[in-house]
Amino acid sequence: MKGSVKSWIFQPEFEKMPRNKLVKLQEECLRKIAKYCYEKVPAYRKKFKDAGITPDDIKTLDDLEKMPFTEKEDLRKAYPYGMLAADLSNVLELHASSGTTGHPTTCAYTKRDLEVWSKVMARIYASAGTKKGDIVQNAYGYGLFTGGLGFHYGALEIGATVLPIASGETERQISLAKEYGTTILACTPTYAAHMGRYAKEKMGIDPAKELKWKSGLFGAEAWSEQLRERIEELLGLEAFDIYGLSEVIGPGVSVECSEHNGLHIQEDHFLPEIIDPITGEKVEEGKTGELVLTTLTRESTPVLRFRTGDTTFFKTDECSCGRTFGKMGRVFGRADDMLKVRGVKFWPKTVEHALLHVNGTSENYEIIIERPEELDIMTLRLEPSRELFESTSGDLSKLQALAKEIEEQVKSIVGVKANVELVPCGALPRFMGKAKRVKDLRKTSKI
Ligand code: DLL
Repeated sequence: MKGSVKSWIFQPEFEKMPRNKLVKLQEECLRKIAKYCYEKVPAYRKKFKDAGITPDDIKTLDDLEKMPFTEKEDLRKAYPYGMLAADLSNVLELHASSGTTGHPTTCAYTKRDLEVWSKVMARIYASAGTKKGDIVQNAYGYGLFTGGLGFHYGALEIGATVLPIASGETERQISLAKEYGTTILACTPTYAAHMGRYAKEKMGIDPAKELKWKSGLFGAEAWSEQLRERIEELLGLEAFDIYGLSEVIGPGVSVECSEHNGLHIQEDHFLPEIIDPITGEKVEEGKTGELVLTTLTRESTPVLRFRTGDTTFFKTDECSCGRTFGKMGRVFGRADDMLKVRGVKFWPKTVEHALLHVNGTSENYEIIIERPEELDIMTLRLEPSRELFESTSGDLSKLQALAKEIEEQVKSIVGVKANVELVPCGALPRFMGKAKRVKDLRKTSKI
C-alpha cells in the first residue's frame, strides 16, 4: 500500500547529489572506465580500434555515443574469462547467467565490486523502509543467480537480520514467516502472489492479518500494476519494484521510491542511455526505447554500452523523494525475443535444441507461455516425427514416454519445467517466412 512504510535514503551524499555534480562524477568515471577496459580487455581494445577511436576520445557524456555497443553475444563469446578486466586472483565471487545453450556469461566481483553491490542494495532496502531490527525473508534463489546473494549482502549492509530461505517450499516459507516474524519479503512478484494465495487457500492463514510483512522487494521479471495491487492486498504490504541484471551487477541497478512512478537508477554507478533498438540511435529523453547501461565503477567485468534488451524510458525530472537520480519506467518487455519464464532467461531456440535431442520429435512445435494465476506456465505443443505418429495409428496416448523424455530434456537444458502436449502430424501451422513459434500470452493476460 502506497506510502505505508517509512522510506529513507541510505547514501544522501550520492543519491541527492546536485545533477551538475553528478554529471561531473559520471564523466570522470567514464574516462577512467573507458581507459581501463581498453587496457585490460582485448575484446574492448578491438572494438575501440574497429570504431577508429581511443580512450582519449571519450571525455564527456556526449562522447559516449562514439563507443561501440556491447552485446550479450560478445560476453558469451568471451566465456569464461575473456571479459575479465581484473586479475582472476582478485576475483572473490563468480556468477553465471542462466539458461542458454552453449556458453553462459560470466559475472565476476572483486572485493570492491562486492562493496558497491552491498551499498546499492542497501539503498534499495532503505527505499523500501528497511532498517536495523527488520527481519528479511530472502526468498530469491541463492546460487549462480544473482538475486539471492545480492539481497543478502544488501540486508547485511543495512544491519537487518536475514533469513536466507531461498525460493520454493511455500508451506515452510509461510510457517517460518509466522514463527520468526519476518518483516520484509524479497522474492519475484509472481512467487509473492503465489505465497499469498497458498497461505490463504492451503493453510488457512491470512498473511495480511497474521504475518508481519510490511514491505516487499520484488523484481527479476516483468509485472504489472494489477499484480502489484493483488500482492499488496493478499500480503498486506507495500510492494517495490526492483530492477537489475547479472551482466551489470545483478539486482541493484534501480528501485522505486515511495512515489511508485518509476525506478531511480543508481546513476553514480550505472550510466543509462535509451536507444532505438533498430537504428541504435539515442532517443529523446522520456521516449521509449532499449535501455543501454555502462558500468562506471565495476572492476572485474565492466560493461561499456551494454544492450540490456529491455524496453523502457528514462527521465531526469525532479522527484518529491529528494533523490536526484533519474528514473526509468517499469520494464514491460524485451526488445529482443529472449524469454524469461519463472526467473530463467533463455532464447526460444534453446527449447528447440533441447527437444531435438530426443529421437522421434519433429521441428514442428510451439511454445505457449501463460500466467493464469500468478506463476508462469510453459506448454510445449509438438508434433512427433511422422514415422512415430504413424506407428501409433494416430493414438498419441501411446507416446507418453516420449513426452516425458522431452520434459526431462527441456528441464535439464533450459532449466524450466514445460508441460509437453503431443499433437497429430500436420496440426501445427507451417511458416513460409520467419516461423512464429512463441505465444507469450502473459502480455495480454490481466495480471
Ligand atoms: O533478474 C537480477 C535481479 C534479481 C533483479 C532479483 C531484481 C531482483 P538476470 O537473471 O540477469 O538478473 O535477469 C535480468 O530480468 O534484463 C529484465 O529483462 C528482467 N528483469 C529484472 N528485473 C526486472 C523488473 C536478474 N523489475 C533480466 N521488471 C532483465 C521487469 C525485470 N523485468
